[in-house]
Amino acid sequence: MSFEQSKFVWVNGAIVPWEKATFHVSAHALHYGSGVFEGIRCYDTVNGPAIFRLREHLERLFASAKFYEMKIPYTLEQLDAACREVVRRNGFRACYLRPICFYGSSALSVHPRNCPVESAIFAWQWGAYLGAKGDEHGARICVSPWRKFHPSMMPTTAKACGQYINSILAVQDAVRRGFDEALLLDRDGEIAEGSGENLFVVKNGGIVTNDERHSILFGVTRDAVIQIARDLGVPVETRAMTLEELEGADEAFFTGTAVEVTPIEQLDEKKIGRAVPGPITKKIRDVFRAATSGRDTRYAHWLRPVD
Ligand code: PPE
Repeated sequence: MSFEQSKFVWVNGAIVPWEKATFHVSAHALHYGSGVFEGIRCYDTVNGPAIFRLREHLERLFASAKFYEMKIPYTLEQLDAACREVVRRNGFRACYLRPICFYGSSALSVHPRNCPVESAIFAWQWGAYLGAKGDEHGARICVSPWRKFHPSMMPTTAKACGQYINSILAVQDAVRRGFDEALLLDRDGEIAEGSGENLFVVKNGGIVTNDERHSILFGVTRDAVIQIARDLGVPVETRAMTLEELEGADEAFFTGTAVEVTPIEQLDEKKIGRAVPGPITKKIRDVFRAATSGRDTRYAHWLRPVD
């Protein structure tokens, strides 16, 4: 991934050149992580560039802000228009969009009172998240020694900047040990999620995933995959998942905006299932790709045209 092709950024209501999109070192969010953000993909569809489930992402942005008493000074419709403008002005057909709202510079103490809410949206071209290899052969993941924070500590359903410190520790440990990604357990030792992905297990032709009782962020991709599975007639169960269950799974895969649907090849030293991607993962991934490319018109309502 690289920012090289990104020329314009939306900052507090106006488009500015990339190099002008700067904030002061005294910004509250830099010190305490007091921001909320989204990660959204724009796809080059058969009908031109379109942003995948833009409304759902922006709704989650507002929901995340609410937890931190942050009043975003724009409406959802304004941010929707701004996201589309960023794609247009950069001339991208496909890209990854990053809206962020954070407490800016005024005074530094833990309570962000009086700090202005700054808003920005930028975009860049971002290919396969876990590398092209992860995309074709599956990701190699390990169980993290770091547990995912419990909802009594931080709202796991909020996508807030500082909350990612937990994920950073986990993925640094995983990469240091030669893996692609970390799997975090929840406080009780059941599966939570990846550092930036939700997890699905496939067993006996059905799929299983967990929910907010297991400290996850409610992924927009997770929701899309659940709907696709139901449309395919694949049974879906939502409940706790254990490590033993993952180890004995027929298949497993991650979902997320960045990873899309990525099969998991290996957990610690053990291979998962037989083929990667397994047949159910492949079937779901194929429909997901048909949906995001606009070829499967059943999911046309998930695509917000840029123009
Ligand atoms: N859990 C976490 C912790 C998470 O960060 C993501 C997205 C998901 C689940 C899946 O959510 P969704 O994208 O709505 O399906 N992670 C984003 C950040 C990746 C990054 O490196 O930054 C993403 O996939 O865009």
